[in-house]
Amino acid sequence: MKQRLTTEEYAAGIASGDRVILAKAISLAESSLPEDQHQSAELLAKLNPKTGDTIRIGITGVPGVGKSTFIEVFGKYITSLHKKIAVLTVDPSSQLTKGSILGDKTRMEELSKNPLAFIRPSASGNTLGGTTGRTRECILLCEAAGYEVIIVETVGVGQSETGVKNLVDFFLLLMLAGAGDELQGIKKGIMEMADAVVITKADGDNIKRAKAAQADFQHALNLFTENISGWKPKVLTSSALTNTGIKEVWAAILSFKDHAIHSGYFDLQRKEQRVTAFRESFEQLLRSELEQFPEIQKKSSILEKEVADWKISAQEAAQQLLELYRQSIKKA
Ligand SMILES: Nc1nc2c(ncn2[C@@H]2O[C@H](COP(=O)(O)OP(=O)(O)OP(=O)(O)O)[C@@H](O)[C@H]2O)c(=O)[nH]1
Ligand SMILES: [Mg+2]
Repeated sequence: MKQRLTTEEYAAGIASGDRVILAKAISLAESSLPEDQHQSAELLAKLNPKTGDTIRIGITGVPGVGKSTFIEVFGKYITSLHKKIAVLTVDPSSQLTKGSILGDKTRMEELSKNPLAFIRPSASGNTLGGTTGRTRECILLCEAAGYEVIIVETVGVGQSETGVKNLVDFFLLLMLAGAGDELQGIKKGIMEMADAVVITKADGDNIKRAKAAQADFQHALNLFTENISGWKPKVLTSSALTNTGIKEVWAAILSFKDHAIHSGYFDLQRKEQRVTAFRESFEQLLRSELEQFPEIQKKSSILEKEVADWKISAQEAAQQLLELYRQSIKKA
């Protein structure tokens, strides 16, 4: 059996920016084994004071909009400013398709070789709990390793955006120009969450359409009531192919951060996110606690069937299961 690193070894490795140890710590956080979860919590407690002075950016958009290509070019720009960038991908499909959407073609070959960049496709489908699995823990680990710009990429098909919005400071929506249907299957709710919209592939014949789409989206966004941060979402255009509009996206993010820090919104949002993290972690712990009792798992399946067949009400079944749990801990 391979030797386990101690929590101190993990912490020291991460503090020194060791990518191999960072990757191992992320695997530890993603593991559902109780002893791994325990050590991961211990490690995060140790690293806690080192995390936070960063910008967390969520990037979403329909498959093919150009997320990975954009992130590659954006990431190269960030590293040219001598800043460290980490890219985490959340793949809501991984449970069904074993991660085929993001897993095998990250399109970030060059960026992944850059010593200032760290890229990690996340196996969110394997973990218990919410749609974002352990992404929050991964963000904190990357920040502790000195990454100041954190990107969380998700496929814009609606399942994981709300989860990701809860993890980031800035939410960026990538859109295509002139694909007919104005919202392209992107739900209005996702538009409302965006702090900026970027029209991608604004190059060649597409430039004119991209500019027109920019005006349309800006108009559409202006119709929404102002977001509680007081920030007016920006609409920009970019091309990863010709490397245009990339600096402007970074400038918009910095301008948002400045605005949000001054208004107090930046802190407020992170405070709320920490409380959400606490609640979710506790629920995850409760769930794995229940899994320690096989009799509860067994009874739960029996009750599910009875509830389905309407032999017993849902509320009564829940009460019975709670009663069995109380008896089980008394015996244990
Ligand atoms: N002309 C042009 N093509 C682009 C640009 N960016 C991406 N593409 C092309 O668009 C296609 C999709 O790009 P990806 O970056 O893989 O898109 P994605 O959003 O990550 O897609 P999924 O990972 O499948 O969700 C690829 O064939 C790219 O070469 C751009 O700025 N201009
Ligand atoms: Mg991609």
